This record gives sequence, structure tokens and C-alpha cells, in this order.
Amino acid sequence: ARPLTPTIDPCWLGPAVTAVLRGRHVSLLAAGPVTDTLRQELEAAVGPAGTVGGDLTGEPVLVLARRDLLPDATTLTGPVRRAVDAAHGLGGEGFALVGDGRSAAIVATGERGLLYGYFHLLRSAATAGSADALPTLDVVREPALAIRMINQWDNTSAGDHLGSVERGYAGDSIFFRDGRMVADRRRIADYARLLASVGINAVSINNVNVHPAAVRLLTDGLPDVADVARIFRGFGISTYLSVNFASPLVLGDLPTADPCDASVVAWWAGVAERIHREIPDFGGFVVKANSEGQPGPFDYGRDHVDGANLLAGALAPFGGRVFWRCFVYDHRQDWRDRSTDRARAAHDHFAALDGRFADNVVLQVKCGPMDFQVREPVSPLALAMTRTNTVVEFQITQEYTGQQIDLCCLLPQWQEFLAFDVSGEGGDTLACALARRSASSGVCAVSNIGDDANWTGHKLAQANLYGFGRLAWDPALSPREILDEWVALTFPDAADLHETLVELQLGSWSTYEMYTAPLGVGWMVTPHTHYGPAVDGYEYSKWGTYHFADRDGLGVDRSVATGTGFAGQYPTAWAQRYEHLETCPDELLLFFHHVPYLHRLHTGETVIQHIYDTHVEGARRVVTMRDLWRSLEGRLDDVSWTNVMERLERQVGSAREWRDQVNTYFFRKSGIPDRHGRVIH
Ligand code: GCW
Repeated sequence: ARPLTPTIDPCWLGPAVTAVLRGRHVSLLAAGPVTDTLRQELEAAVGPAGTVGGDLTGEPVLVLARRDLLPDATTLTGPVRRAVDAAHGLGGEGFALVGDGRSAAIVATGERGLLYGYFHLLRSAATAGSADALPTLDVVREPALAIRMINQWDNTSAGDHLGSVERGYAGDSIFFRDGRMVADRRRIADYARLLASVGINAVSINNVNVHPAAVRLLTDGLPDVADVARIFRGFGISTYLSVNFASPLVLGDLPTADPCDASVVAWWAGVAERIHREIPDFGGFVVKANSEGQPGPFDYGRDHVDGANLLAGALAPFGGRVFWRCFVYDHRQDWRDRSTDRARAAHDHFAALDGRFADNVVLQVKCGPMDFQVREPVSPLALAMTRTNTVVEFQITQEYTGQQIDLCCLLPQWQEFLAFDVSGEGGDTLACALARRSASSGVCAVSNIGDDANWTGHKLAQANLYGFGRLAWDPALSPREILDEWVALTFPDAADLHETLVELQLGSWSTYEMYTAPLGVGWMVTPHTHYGPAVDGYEYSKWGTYHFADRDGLGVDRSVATGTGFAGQYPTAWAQRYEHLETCPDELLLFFHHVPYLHRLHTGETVIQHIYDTHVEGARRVVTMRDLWRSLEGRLDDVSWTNVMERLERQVGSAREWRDQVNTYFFRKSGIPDRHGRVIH
């Protein structure tokens, strides 16, 4: 509840959210940088009529206390007493929160737990619907996943590849401008607060494509990075930098970046030490190496283990980690070569290296084997690395899912990935497997924010950022539960529209899927920009992204028997299921198989008719959403209403274009008419 930067959308932390604490007498027993933030939060929330004390005198209505700073439990009563008992055995991020309606207590082992407990209290009050009553509850919460990270793809200057934020659809970077860190850092603090409120505990602040100018963040830019790290530290978030593997070369310090060269080893050790001096709790590095033209260990005949362990060795003395990305594939493929399959690449490169990485290396694996398409199977590499720390990477920014012009709430997609049955025979979900793997495993995601007044370009895209954090904390939450919270917090004055807003979000991913590339085949997008349809846009390209449509059928044969063998990268039960037409799920049919247009889906419908029907239906649903939104005029704040209205109008146009291009394309290829005789151009 610290004052927000004026004119900036407070997202899910608007002033109404802290109303429950106004005028209250609160007590905070803890110490440290996060406690200082929490104190500011509380002071702003209670306002001039309330107080924030540091002990238990005067019967505070809310107590937030580190367990070890409280007197002996037997001397305590009420919620504090119950919370102390419940907090027994919690880790540093967990909390116990007990409220009896009149008073409440949050007890934790560490100060981060108190901060998370505080935001939980605000959420509970908002979702309970009575903004100024303390909730009645008795909960113990701990994050399911240890690593809950956000990756910024922010360039240090706008002249870099793809603008100031790569794949950013919400304005420019809030971190960098004209090659330097922005001077006014209030927006960064607001962002830190938003992230902490949903449990994010790590952030990398610059693009994984590290252009030469950005390499200077390790040198002249370091004091500014240290200042940003200080801001994040106050919210329990550790700061990471993306680094260029060839940094010693780029900076002109050494003639090589060979990971096995002693001078390179010493160079990185020196860098890590300097950073540590400025940022004692520095998180570490994120590295995109030998991927899409970025330098890496292959340039010296070395492998990923050599590369990752080099940086890990430099950071290890200071407790830092290396996030080594596994998005490695041949981006100069010959489309004539049917044996190379981009989907196989990550597993082919990394699976055999399991167990050889240093303890502070974390492999960062994209959630699907391709690249954040609207529908992909889970990455088999995420399942395979059982002896290596792993984070699964999601993309909040909607690169391939409508670019925050189209409404596409991705929570159902992420939830499906995290709930994936790892063995295919019951047992661990992917989320459980990650939790079990190590205390350096979890999830990360590419942010969708920029310096737009509403952060995300599309007001409703805020839910994706909110929801990613909530799912990372608790993957068992359903998209509906998360959206219930998000709507209650974001639109506190529109209780009558609650269900409408939740439903709008919930259905939007499947609507988007309907009018874009069908049945998991992906990639029918405009090359490079990735917005709007281009059915053959990537068909003869070097990027390895094909649908192979001809007059008889379409899809990619990734079976072991007759195709690229990708299906065989899965654990046996899944490999079997994907291998065969009879068991392959419809929504992934064209990802795994090339089939004739008249092949029948499990629904009984033919593939071609399914394409026609879903495209017509998807575009129709967008019109319905637009009309519904139009009818809400005056019932939500004008700024939000106008923003979403304008985006939905554009989405209607985009969906129409997708529908007509995709349907026309397949009619022309197949010559098979639409059973319902609708116009195909
Ligand atoms: O999806 C692709 C994007 C690139 C991005 C790359 C990656 C940061 O088109 O813009 O580069 O993925 O994940 O590295």
C-alpha cells in the first residue's frame, strides 16, 4: 500500500484492496529488508488513524511475527497462539494465517513468509466480498515450487533487435532507456510489489539475447543493477542477469571465450566476485547459448556441460545459480530435409547430459518442444532430466497467442502442463516432479509487461501475470479459482460482473485455438512478427516449423514407426499413446501425425470438417465477446472498458482473417466442401 506512481494502473493492488486494514492497530515483529517494505505497506494500509507497532502491547488487531521473536507460546492466546502452533516446521517462505473475524495473526519462520502472508490476507479479504471485515480463516501455506521466476526480455536500448522489449506488446522497458537504467525507479518498485504479491521470488532483468551493449551490465552498468537488486531485495526477490557467453571477447578482455581455457575461467570468477561485492545476494546468470545465433561452448568444440559448469563454478562461492536454457535447435534447417525435426532438438541435445551438471546449474526448458504455440505437448526433456535441477519456462507475453491484442488467458494451458501425468500411468504430475526434483527447480516465465499505463497493453492480460505467480505458488489451484481472486481484486466495484469477467477469460484460450492453427500443428503465423495468419508462412523456411499440407492431408509424422521418432522421447506410456492414431489425443493429432483430410477424430468428425467448424465457431465467439463487452459500457471504469473494447474490435478483425485464410487454404488444397455449405473464398 505504498503510494503508487500516479497515473499508473495498480492492477490487482488498487486502494480498495487494503481497506480491510484502515485505521487498525497492527504489530510487526521481524527485521530485515523485507520487513522494512512490509512496514511501509502496513503504514500506508492502516493510514493516519491506525498504528504499526513492534510488540504485542495494546492488543493489536493484526500481528505479523517471526516465530522466533514471539514470547513462549504458552503465554499467547487467540489467533497468535494458534498461528504459532500451526507455523511449526515451516520453511522460510511459508506462513500460518489465523483470523477469527475480530483479529488475525500471521506467523512465519522468515520475513518472506510474512510478506506472502500479508498478501494472502488481502486476497482473502477481497474474495470474501466484505472489503472491511477481517476474514475468518485458519491456513498454513507454503509454495509448492522453490523457484518462481520472471524473465524480462528487455533490451538495454530500443535500437536493439525487435525494439526495447523483445516480443513485448505493452510499450517500452520499465528498466532501460537509451542504453542505461532508467533514472526514476518507482515503476520498478511498483513492479517488484506486484510480483511479490503473487509470490515471485526471482527476476532476470535483461533479454536472453544479450546484445553487445548489454554486456556492459557486468561492468559499468553494475552499480545500477545493484540498485535495482536492492529494490527487488525489499520484496524478497533475487535479481539475475542474462549474460552473453562470449562476454570476455565482446568486452575485448580476452581473445577467446573457450570454457576450458584457464584465462576464461579466471575472468568469470573475477566477474562473479565483483558482482557479489556490489550485490551480496545476487541470484546468478541466465544463459541462452548456441541458440538462434547466440554464442556458446559449441563455438570452441565444447559442450553444454562445459559451458554451464564454467559459469556455475564462478558463481558457486557466492551461492549463485546458472539458468542454462535448453532452447537449442538448428535454425538454419533445409526444409527439403524431412529427417530433421525441431521438436526433437532439446531432448537430443540435453537428455544424455543428465547428472553431469554442477549443483548450481538449473536447466531451463520451454514448456513445449517447439516454441510457445497455442497447443503443444509437454516437453519430453522436462520429464527426462531426473538428476538435474530444472525450471520449466512459460511465456506470459503473448508472442504466438495474440500479442495482447487478442484476449487469450493462458492459465488453462499452463495448468494442463503442470498437471501433466509424468509417467502416463498415474502418479506424479509435472509440478510434483519438479517440486521433488530439487530445491533449485520450479518454473519461470517471460513477462508480459512494459511501460504502458496498464502494464500489459491489454487490461485483461494482467490476469496472465497474476495467474502465473499464483500457479507457481500452488499448481493445484484451478484457473477458475485464480480468476475468482483476480477479478475480485482487480474490479472490486463490479461484483455484479464477477461471473461474466471470469467466464470471458476462461474461454479465451480455447477460442484462440479454434480460429488459429488446428489440432496442434502450429506455426501458421506471419513470419517474424508472429501476429495474424500466414498458413504457409513458415512452410519453406529454415526455422524447422512445417505442416506439410498437400492435396491429401496434413500434419507432421513424428511417430517412431514412420516419422521423425519424436514420440519415442516420452516415457513409455505416453510414447505409446502418441505413437498411434487410435490413442493420440485429438488436440495433438497433427503435431504427431500426418493424416488424410477425411481422417476421423475421436469426436467422430473429419479433420477437414473440424477445421472448417472450429474456425467459424472461433471467429463467432470473438464477435460474441466483443458484443458482450460493448454491453458493459459504463459498468466498469472507462479506461479499462475502452482499452478492452478497442482490443476486441481488432481481435474480431484478426479472427475473421484467420478463419477465412485457414478455411480457404484447406478448401483449395483438399477440394472438399464444407458440409454446411458456408462461404469459403
Ligand atoms: O520464441 C522465440 C522468440 C525470440 C526469443 C526466443 C527465445 C528471446 O521469437 O524472440 O528470443 O524464442 O526464447 O530465446
